[in-house]
Amino acid sequence: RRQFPFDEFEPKWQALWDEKKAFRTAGPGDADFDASKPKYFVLDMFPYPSGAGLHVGHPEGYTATDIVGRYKKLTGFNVLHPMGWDAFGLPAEQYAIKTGQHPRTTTERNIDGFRGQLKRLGFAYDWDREVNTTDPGYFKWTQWIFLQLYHSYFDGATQKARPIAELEAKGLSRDEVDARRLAFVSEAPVNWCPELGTVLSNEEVIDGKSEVGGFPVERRPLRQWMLRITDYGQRLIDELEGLDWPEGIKLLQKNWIGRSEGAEVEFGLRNSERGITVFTTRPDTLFGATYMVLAPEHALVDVIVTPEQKEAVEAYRKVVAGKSDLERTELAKEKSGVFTGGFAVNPVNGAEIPVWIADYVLSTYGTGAIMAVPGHDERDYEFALKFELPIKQVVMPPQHYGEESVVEAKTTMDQDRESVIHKMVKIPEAKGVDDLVGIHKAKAFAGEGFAINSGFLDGLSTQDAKRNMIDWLEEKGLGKGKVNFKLRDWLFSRQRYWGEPFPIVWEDGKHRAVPESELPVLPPDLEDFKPSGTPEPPLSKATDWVRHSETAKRELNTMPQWAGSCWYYLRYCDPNNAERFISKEADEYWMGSAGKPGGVDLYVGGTEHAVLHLLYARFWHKVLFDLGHVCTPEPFQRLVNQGLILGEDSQKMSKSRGNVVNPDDVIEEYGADALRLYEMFMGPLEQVKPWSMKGVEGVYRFLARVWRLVMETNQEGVWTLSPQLQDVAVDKKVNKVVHETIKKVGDDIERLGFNTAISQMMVLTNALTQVEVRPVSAVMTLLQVLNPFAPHLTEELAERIGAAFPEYAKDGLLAHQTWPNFDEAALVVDEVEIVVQVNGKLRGRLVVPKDYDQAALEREAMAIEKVQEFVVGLTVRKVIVVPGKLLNIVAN
Ligand code: ANZ
Repeated sequence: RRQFPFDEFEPKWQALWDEKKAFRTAGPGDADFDASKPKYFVLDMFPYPSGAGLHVGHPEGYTATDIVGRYKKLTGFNVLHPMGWDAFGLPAEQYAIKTGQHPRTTTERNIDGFRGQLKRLGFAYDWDREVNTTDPGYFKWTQWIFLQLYHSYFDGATQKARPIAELEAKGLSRDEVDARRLAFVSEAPVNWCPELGTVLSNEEVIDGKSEVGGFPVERRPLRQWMLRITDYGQRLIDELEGLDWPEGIKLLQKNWIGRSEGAEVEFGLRNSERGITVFTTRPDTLFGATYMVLAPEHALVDVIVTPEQKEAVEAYRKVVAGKSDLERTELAKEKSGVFTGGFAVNPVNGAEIPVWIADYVLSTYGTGAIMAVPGHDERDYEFALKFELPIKQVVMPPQHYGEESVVEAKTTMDQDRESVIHKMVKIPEAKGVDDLVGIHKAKAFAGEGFAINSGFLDGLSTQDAKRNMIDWLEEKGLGKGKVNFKLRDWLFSRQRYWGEPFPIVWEDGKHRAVPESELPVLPPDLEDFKPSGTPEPPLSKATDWVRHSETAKRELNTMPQWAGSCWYYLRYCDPNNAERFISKEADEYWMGSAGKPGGVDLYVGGTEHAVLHLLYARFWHKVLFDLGHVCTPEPFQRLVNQGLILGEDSQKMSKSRGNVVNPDDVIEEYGADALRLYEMFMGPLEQVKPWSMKGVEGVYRFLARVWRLVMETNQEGVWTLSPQLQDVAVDKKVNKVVHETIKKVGDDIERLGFNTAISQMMVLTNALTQVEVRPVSAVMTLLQVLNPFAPHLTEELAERIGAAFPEYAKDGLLAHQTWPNFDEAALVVDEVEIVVQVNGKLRGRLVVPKDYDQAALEREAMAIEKVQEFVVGLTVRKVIVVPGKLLNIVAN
């Protein structure tokens, strides 16, 4: 039997909230908007409405934000706390294919399922602001934002996006302009996933497998739409600085962006006008370059390969084509490569050095070519040993600097690995040779030290030598300082049906934007939307749709999953605006800063989005900011990652392990309030924590105790108001706990310490359970502070109390009141410690209010176990009280 009738009152309140639009939020433009109030924008990572429905991870973050949102509303903020659906993309389409239905059908059904589940959890969303990325009224603006990227370029001097029209006005050619667009077309080797029938971005490929489904991914050159996120690399790093984000997430983004500072150097080619440009982080080692390596895909390979080497080069290129970047660059792997037959000329000393191809040089990083310095780069070193290429030492470790003899070490190669190393360091009068042998046996010396064997650099520290070399290169026109990013441009097109069509048409081999008046570009209705398994997109089957005019054809690719989630938070601010993606007023109010950096005030979600959604959204936001469409440079001011909820067995929940907890089952058995409260009581929000049904029962019993503070069952088993609940003054002791609770729960919510807030409410509940008469006002305060956590139970009890005690009846919901005032003075209760003696010997202590009456004091003293022990069998003759100090029982 249920300990309290949650199954009756939870649906009742949910229906009422829905009907009354209880959590509608008025914003700029609404008649009832109160602009004098401060704003609080609290955001959840909106879900993909998958077929599986909600899992227990969803209510974790969603309850946390719900509590914060409800609390902020009680403390006088206009709170924006919306919900919506990230419904385009691979997971939705894969599900539709699997179940043999159209993705629109499955998506709509899944959304209805999710919405129903979220409503059964009692979240205070403004459902009038619900967004759905697959809704034409929404993706019209996704397409519009794409066009802003298409019509812009990045101006390096100001580090800002600017209208492309400026370049056109400067007289740049069509091709030059196209090459500068933030949304551009490129033919490059991309990640092609045959199983999913689409290309994927680098962020969507993990260890050579697709993030969705875990299918193999191969490299393949294809013509694709790209977004120039690399231009924003520096700002995406720098502007992390002011954000209140977990340091770990900031670091993940920084590493993913991977800024590296160095130089581009031009090498000449023997018997050729052309040259090879390399990127190096160690221009100070240029004198140590003893060979070069091109990525096998490098365009120059065909130019320099000699007839004798052609066959071997071609064969090697074939082998490499199937490998992922990860496989190619793994440090531990056996080095492979082929000599091209060509020679390059080192610009610093005119030395002719052989040009090789090898898979450890990637075509996608830097210039796709390196100068190899085997003395100081580990991979070059391994390669040089294997292929018997010369190793030259040009950096001396600091601890050896000054040992002239070692500087002159001979570094030619020999068949035998050992003897090479021996020769390299065998200088009769050398000091510290043993150390050097050690270093070379282990690996190349990749650290910093002092330049040796390097002409004009000799004697300079690595830092100075780098600077010197760059100056020299720039002066001679042979190179320049250069910063590179690991970040790749964002591959933005997919060969799938279930995504936003591009607002682009092609004519005479050139692309152009469709006029804004044609937005949204709706996808065609396709019966057969399955990917073909070839790079030919399914949209090509919609022949009528494809024909935009006599001469123009539509772009056939669709946008990736991430497009819609790049800006959804903005749409919540102004969801029904047909004129703009967000009004200036709504942006300035909800995203505005009022002196602070601005953006969403609190964003809660999982860590899995560290380099995907969170990076992409920051990029789009910055472009919109640069172009003057939004007023803040960053979208999310404070980010918090909820910890993963594990199964009871402390393993990750998964169908195959059979340890998945279904939130619907928990609601069925214990109610939504118990589920909410449990997920907040499990431990700190950000911690990984295992599920425990015992724990659920624990909070369920706590809620039942709160219920029984107010209610009891009569003989017919009907719930009636408890006679112990009375309109009496709150005594000082209880009052102290009441005010401690107001303070602690408020403070804890601010710092997202929900579990300790709940503990404090348990303390207050215990205090109220122990007193014989429960003051209505204290119980009402408990209900008010518990309301953000357990909204159904508290509204129900407040309503019942209001009916019996009209002076405590609330005007409207508890959720619409103000947070109770906390009274500092109530925390100071004048208490004294009384020493209790029996016949002059210490037998106990009592802490009581200063003005405690003597009879009560005597009663409590006699109740002390130790005291009873010593008076048993004796007759109490006298009780002496020294007020505020001592009580002595005289007995014999
Ligand atoms: C010469 C050199 C000497 C290098 C030395 C390192 C140490 P980051 O940016 O930190 O990853 N490199 C450049 N382009 C490459 C490519 N496409 N594929 C594989 N490797 C590439 O490191 C940049 C360094 O990685 C560059 O500096 C280059 O090797 C290599 F003592 O140039 B270095």
